[in-house]
This record gives sequence, structure tokens and C-alpha cells, in this order.
Amino acid sequence: MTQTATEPQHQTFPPPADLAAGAVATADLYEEAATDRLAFWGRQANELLTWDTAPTQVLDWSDAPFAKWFADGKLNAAANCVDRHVAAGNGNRVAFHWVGEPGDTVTVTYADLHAQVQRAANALSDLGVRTGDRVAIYLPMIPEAVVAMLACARLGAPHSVVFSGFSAQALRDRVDDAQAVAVITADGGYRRGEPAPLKPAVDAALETKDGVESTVKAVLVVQRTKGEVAWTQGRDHWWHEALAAAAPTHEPVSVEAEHPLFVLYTSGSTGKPKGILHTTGGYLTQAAYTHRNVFDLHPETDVYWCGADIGWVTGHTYIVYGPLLNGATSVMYEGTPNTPTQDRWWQIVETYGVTKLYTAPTTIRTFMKWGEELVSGHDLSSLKVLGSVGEPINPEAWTWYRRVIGGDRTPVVDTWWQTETGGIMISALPGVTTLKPGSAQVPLPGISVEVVDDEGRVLPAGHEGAGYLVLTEPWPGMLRGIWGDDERYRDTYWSRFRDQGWYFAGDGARRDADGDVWLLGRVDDVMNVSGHRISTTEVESALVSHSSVAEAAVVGASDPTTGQGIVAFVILRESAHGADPASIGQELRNHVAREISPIAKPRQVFVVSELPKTRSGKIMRRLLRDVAEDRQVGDVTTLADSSVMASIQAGMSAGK
Ligand code: 6R9
Repeated sequence: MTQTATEPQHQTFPPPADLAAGAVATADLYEEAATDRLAFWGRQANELLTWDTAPTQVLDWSDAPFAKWFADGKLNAAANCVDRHVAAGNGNRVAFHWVGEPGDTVTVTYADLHAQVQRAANALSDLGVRTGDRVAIYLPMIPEAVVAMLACARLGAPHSVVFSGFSAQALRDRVDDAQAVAVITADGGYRRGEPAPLKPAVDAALETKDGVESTVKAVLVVQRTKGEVAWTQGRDHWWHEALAAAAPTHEPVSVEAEHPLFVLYTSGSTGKPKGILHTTGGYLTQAAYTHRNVFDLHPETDVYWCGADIGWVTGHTYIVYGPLLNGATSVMYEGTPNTPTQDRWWQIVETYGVTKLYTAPTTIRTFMKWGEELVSGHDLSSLKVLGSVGEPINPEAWTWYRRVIGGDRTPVVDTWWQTETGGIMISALPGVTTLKPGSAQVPLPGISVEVVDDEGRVLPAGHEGAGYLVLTEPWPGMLRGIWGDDERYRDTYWSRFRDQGWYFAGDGARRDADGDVWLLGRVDDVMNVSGHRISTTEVESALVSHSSVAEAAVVGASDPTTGQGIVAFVILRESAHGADPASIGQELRNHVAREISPIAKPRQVFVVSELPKTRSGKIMRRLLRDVAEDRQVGDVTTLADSSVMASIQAGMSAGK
């Protein structure tokens, strides 16, 4: 495996002295966790959460791979996120500075959350929702989404948040799989400057299909856009009316640590989405611990902003549970970054004095594409730590993020984790780690990670090597299974390295001589060209290091001579628009050959105006592979914008 020889990758950035001096996490954490990992997690659980019954056990792994953490403890998630902060005298602290896309704003304090969550829990209970029942949440990014999740948690009714951009069919599939008894939705939300209706999708999803009735008995509808909605008497209820009619106080249900907190669906390599199950005590421990330490959270002074959607695990752990457990003040934004103008985010950072910002590489590269000028007009000096999540971040995007957004000052933490892991697993600590752009670096204290070869042999320390990323010890936030499918849980994660008892994450990784981990993308994204293993990320990174390229996606297309050939799809920067596609293609092929090696030289480079992405910002390489191999393009239903593939193909045939 060769390495991209781009400049930024070889730079390192020690922690800023002032940040290190006041950091909540110090190097001692690594030592403490290494000395006694379980005692370390026991301490985190006890210090970061408030238990009704304190746990005496840490881990029960006797029924592996089904873990029990803190099993004899009892607690309530909503009480931990809200009530205890109010009880401690922090009711007036802002939980969310919420910003609507049209420009309306709402300030939600912890006391406001407390009042609303209690009423919402009573309203759900009045509609027949009981502890253990599943509730689907299909809402835009409005404060009620947080209230809805916490109201479910207060009752011990696991929520299943379905991204509001998903179709009626996707909602029905998830409602059916979870056997949800209620849906919480809205009349609509704002997206790209327009009200986008949501309720019609719920109505369609809940129709009787092939004689099968949905399990949903009640639908709560938040009024957001005030558009016309169809109404099913007896089933549908306005959220504001139900809350007004509900009793104002509600006693949180104390549940066992292993009581299900939520099910969140994520796509696997096969068609049917997997309902990832998370439980209460362990998940919350990891959410609070990682949010506090990775973002160096000082709840009294920080203004934290995670730009994800609550329909994604990042929204669950780093908009709702982590920040609220830690008593943080957050920004929450409803809309898209370019509505009404492309500097909307920087206006928000400036207005609220955001100190910690967490987003995805795809968003960062979009901002790069839009140009630095949009940023330079804003005062972003409040920012102290920047985070990245969702895919490998190429060194160019990393250094741009640090330089342009972070004013050449802020650490950038690249955080590797999954829906399945519940919280961050691999990341630098901003006051401790000397950063290397492009590397997620080291497992957090308490987390055990290895890079292993095909036979499960751990790559020798002190040497460069590439292989598979595995998690060698259970961790508190780990999934407890796939909803209703224990067999699939064992097969998907625990069969590849069954003998060793390791969790297989499905990601390729490289370890450098210092022991730092570099994620290489999903293993199905690792290409094999003439017997050389080359990761899509590596080639993408090289392409993006060229001054003309804003964004790149690379796939391995079957090739009669080399096994696979590398096919690249690139979006050019504004400055390179109008360049001749043939000559720029040739130039980029040579550039990659120079940056990595001639074996990594793309067979073809297509200039496109957009890339197919899921709603969580992941490039759907499967679809690009279909194009590269000249096949009918497969299922596009999980794309954020299903018209992208048609425009790519139209552009390509025009260019042929
Ligand atoms: C949180 C989240 C999980 C997959 C994961 C990996 C990729 C996430 C990454 C990263 C490289 C990072 N991924 N963070 N790859 N560096 N910092 O994204 O969850 O949607 O379940 O995706 O995303 O491939 O396996 P999820």
C-alpha cells in the first residue's frame, strides 16, 4: 500500500497551549483506562450519569456477543438529560438556540425542555403509549424533535427516528419492523427556502397495504408550516393541543440499564435496513463521556453546534443525548447551508459565538467548493475545536477546515464511529493529541482497536501496514443487537473474526509506524488493481489535492486486464469551470500517478456537476460503479436527491 505524498499529510499540529492548559481530558485518562478498563468505565458511568439505583456491576459478557453493561443499575435517560440540570439550579441555561430556515428563532432553556418533555410524556401516555412500546419519530429539525425523543425516553418507550427525507415506503418498512404503536410527525418543514410537506408521507405510509393494517394507533402532528393536512379522525392529534391538554408534571420511569432506549435503522450491504438496538445505561455513559472529552466541553461557556440531522446517529448522540447529558448549550439549525445564502452557517457561528463545531467532510468540501470569500466576511474567532465525522477526511479538506474555518488555530478532531458503536471510538483528544491531518489517530481511552490481516493477525507495532479495523473488547455504547434478528447480528459483526471474538467494523484501515490509525473506507470500497490494494479514499484524496478539484468519488470497475480499473468522478472548483474536460482528465490522471503511484492512475476521469449521496452525506459508490460498468443504475431511493444519477449520466453521454 502506497501513501498519498501530499504536503498536508506530513504536517503535525500540537495542541494549542491555552486549550491544553484548561482541557477537561488529560493524558492521564489513557493510563487510567489501560490499568483497569472496566473500573474506568464504571467511574465514567457513576460520575457522568445520575442513577436511581447505582450499578455495582460493570460488564457482563457471559452471553457474548450480547453485552450487558451496568446491569443492576436503574435510571431514566430524560431525567439525566433534563431534570437533574433544572434541579441543580441550571434551568435558565439555554439548551438550544434553535434557528429555523426562514429566519425564525426559538431559545429553549433546560426549564423549557423540562416543561415540554413532561407534557409530551403525559400526552403520549394519554394516547396509550406504554413503557416498552416503540414510537416512530418522523420530524424535521425542530425543537419538538428533541422533546419527542426525550418524552419517549421518559416513558421507557424506545424511539425509532426515521429521517424526514425518507419516503413513505421507507417509513412504513421501519414502522412495521419495529411494530411501532405511534408516529410523531409534523405538517411539514422548511427545506431550501420552501415549506416541504411531511404529513402526506405519513398518511401514505400508514395505509392498509395488501390487507395488512399498520401497527400505529396514534399520530401526533406538530404544526410547523401551517399547510393544509388531511386528517384521520381518532388517529391524528395535534401536538400543541395534546400537550396543552396533558398534565404538566410527569414522574420519569426508572428503567434498568439494559432497557432499550432506541432503535435506529441503517443500511447494510443487503437490501433490508437493520434496526440497530441501543440500550440506556451504557449508551448514555459513552455519549456523555465522548462528547465531554472529544469536544473539550466546558458547559458554562461553550456554544456547541453539531450540523447533523436527528435522523442520523450523529444527531442522536451529538445533538440530543451527549450535549444534554453534559448540560451543554447547543445551536440547532433546521435547514440547508445555502439557504438563503451560502454563508448561512458562518452567520450562525458569528451570531451565537459557536465554540465547537461538528460536521462531515462532504459538507466541508462543499464549503471549499463555494470558496473562502464566503467565510472571510465573518468573525469566527469564537471557534475552539472543530470535529469531523462520517467518512475519511482527506488532508486537504482537514487543513482547509482548520485554516479557513478554524483561523489557523483550532484543533480538528476526526472522529471514527458507527451507528452500531453508539458513540465516538477513535479520535484525537484536542488538549492532548498532536494532530495528523487525515488520520483519526488513536482509540479513545477505554476503547480497544486493532488493525488485522485476513487471518486475524494483529499487524506488528512500529511498522506500517494495512488491513481490517476490529474492536477487540466490548464497549458501553455498543449495539445490543439488530431489532428482531439475533442471527443477522452475529453474522454481520461477529462471524468474520469469530475465533478471536472480535467485532468486525467493515472498514479497512492502515496503521502507521507511530501506531496512528488511518481509515481507508468500507472494505467493499477497497479496489484491487493488478493485485494491488488501493483504497478509493486514497485516490480521492490525491484528486482533491489538485487545485482544480473540489470533490471526487472513485470506484473500482471490473477490467479485463487489471481485475479492476479505477474510475473517477470529479467536481471541479469554480475556478476551473470552463476547462476542457479531456485535458483536465489527462492532467488529473497524471496527477494521481504522481501523488500515489502509476498503479493508482485512474482509467477514466469524468467531470460531473454532482455526486450521488445519501442523506447522511455518504457517496453511493454502488451507483457510480453501475455507471462505470455501463449497467442499468440500481436502487436510488436512499439518495438525498434521486435526480442526481440522471444528471450524471446525461452529462457523461454528452461528453462521450
Ligand atoms: C457516525 C457514522 C459508519 C461508517 C463507518 C465508516 C464511516 C464514519 C468516519 C468514517 C472514516 C471517520 N466513517 N466516521 N470513516 N473516518 N471519521 O458515520 O455512522 O452512518 O453508521 O456510518 O462511516 O465507514 O463504518 P454511520
